[in-house]
Amino acid sequence: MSETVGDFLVKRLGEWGVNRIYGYPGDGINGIMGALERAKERVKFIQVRHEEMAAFMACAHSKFTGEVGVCLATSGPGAIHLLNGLYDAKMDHQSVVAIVGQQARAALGGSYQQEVDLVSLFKDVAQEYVHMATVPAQIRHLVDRAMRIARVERTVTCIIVPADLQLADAMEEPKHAHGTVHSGRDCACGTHCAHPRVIPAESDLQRAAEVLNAGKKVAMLIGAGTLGAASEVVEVADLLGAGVAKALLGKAALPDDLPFVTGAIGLLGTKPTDEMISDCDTLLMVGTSFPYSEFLPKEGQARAVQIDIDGRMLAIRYPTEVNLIGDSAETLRALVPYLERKKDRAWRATIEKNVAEWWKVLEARAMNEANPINPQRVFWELSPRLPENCILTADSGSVANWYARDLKIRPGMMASLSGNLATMGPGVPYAIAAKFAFPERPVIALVGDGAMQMNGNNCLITISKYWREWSDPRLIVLVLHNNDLNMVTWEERALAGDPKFEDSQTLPDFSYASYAESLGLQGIRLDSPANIVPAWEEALHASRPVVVDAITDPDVPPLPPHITLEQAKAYASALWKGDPNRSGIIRQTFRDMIETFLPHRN
Ligand SMILES: Cc1ncc(C[n+]2csc(CCOP(=O)(O)OP(=O)(O)O)c2C)c(N)n1
Ligand SMILES: [Mg+2]
Repeated sequence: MSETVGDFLVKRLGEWGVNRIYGYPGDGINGIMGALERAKERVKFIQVRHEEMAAFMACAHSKFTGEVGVCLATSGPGAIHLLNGLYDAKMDHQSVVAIVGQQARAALGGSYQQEVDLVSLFKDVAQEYVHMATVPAQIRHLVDRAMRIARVERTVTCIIVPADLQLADAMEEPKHAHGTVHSGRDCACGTHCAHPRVIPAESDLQRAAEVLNAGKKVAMLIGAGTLGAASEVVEVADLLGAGVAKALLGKAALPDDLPFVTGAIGLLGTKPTDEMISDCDTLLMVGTSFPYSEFLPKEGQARAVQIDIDGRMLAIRYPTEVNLIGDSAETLRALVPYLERKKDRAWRATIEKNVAEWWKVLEARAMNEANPINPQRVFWELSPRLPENCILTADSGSVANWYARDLKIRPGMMASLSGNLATMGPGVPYAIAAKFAFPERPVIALVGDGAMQMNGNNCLITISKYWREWSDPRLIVLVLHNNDLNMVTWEERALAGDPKFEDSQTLPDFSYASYAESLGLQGIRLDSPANIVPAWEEALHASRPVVVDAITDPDVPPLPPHITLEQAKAYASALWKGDPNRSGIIRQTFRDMIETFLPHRN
């Protein structure tokens, strides 16, 4: 059989270094599936349960490896299902190529079955590059350009291939004639090609240094752009006598046990971050687009410098005085010679004192009794037991609070969640992609019961299909089983002043542990605080994937670092209107608030 367009498409992806494609079949991509079968020694097809999960997995592949992630779906419904995962990738600046089928060329424009205008559908999410192939000679440059643009722009691109074209004879090299395109690929080494050094001009570095040297109380805020720049961040923070706060996607950028790391920022942030930001006179933001202005200094309070590899992201959150386009690590390194070491270390000492105090508050909050289990304690006990080099994923929901605050990240670990889209559903798909990329590393997914019912439960089926292929079988899914869409229940209380709307917020009960067992995985039902440590020990030493089904108390409040007056009023009015969980909440909030003000004993 001669080589088809489908064969060549798969071969070319393989030559770019793609060795895994997440997807789901359908008759719009039969010609690509056949090719994948023939090429399965080189490019492995991973079957998901829903195309959205394939897109989440491709996104996570990019997040954890720095390479381009690839997902594949059929025309019409399959393509549509990809969208949410692709937006997750686009908004968190990840490199993903989506390949989708289309009806046969002869049918297009005929309101044919499953005929969707896919170029228009993907025009927003894949705005940097979305094209439909119509003849075999296009395939080479469509693949080359989709891969290259996804990689260098750190974005989502899309190739649409009509079903009949996939079966046509391939044309690897277009004729040398007017109207043909002759593209090339990079070597298959993943991330290492095409990485220019991007450093600001000396004069701009000097202007930045002038602002930073003039400051007496410097704060740093870092994000995902500083992953891989830990030593540079530490050196600059040291010279500037600064504390460092981390936006959520930058959680793994710096270890949490450094005394000047104030932790997360924002609604799920920490008190020492809040104190540092509201008192600082100078702000240095590196590789972050943290969105919430109410958690940044007031305009005029601080002079500010920002560093970002993407010039579009500069000065969009705060009117920064000096804006530097550059790679975080390189730029910080280039800045160091211009920085004067702050002699007065009082500001830094105050930050360190606040940080030390805050860890005691968190511990005390975690140890508060709850009914039956305080979710903070589940995270608090996991933290010191996190295995070396583990990879953490989290879903959207109250879990994100405890992930942000209670887990102490150490060097060598990786961690991510849906940062900018903040969608529910990626926790378990991300974890699966992490296992495929790093089968020898333990992976822990932290997920709410709503997210399990939305996506996670079905992903357990995928885990049961593939886990024997992983050299270290440890994939642990922690479910915070609170029978509630808890994060939103709290938002409705605190932001809108509404009581819990039971019809919308209460979840049907489900046994995640027994379900895991029914799939051949291990299930641990955790319903008493005394069993938290043994449950973690068991899960972390298991010889197959484990679901820890933790029955946690929905009345434990994910308190923002400082409750504002408006939030307190809204919250009081929610309780006044008759929240069904009223008494439990008052008790829990009171306990946690008290912990913030009490002096703590070791
Ligand atoms: C796809 C999607 N739908 C809805 C939301 C809004 N939302 C954010 S968190 C959340 C509740 C999550 O509930 P659960 O997974 O049970 O976690 P919990 O907060 O209870 O810990 C909802 C509905 C969202 N972010 N994404
Ligand atoms: Mg829940």
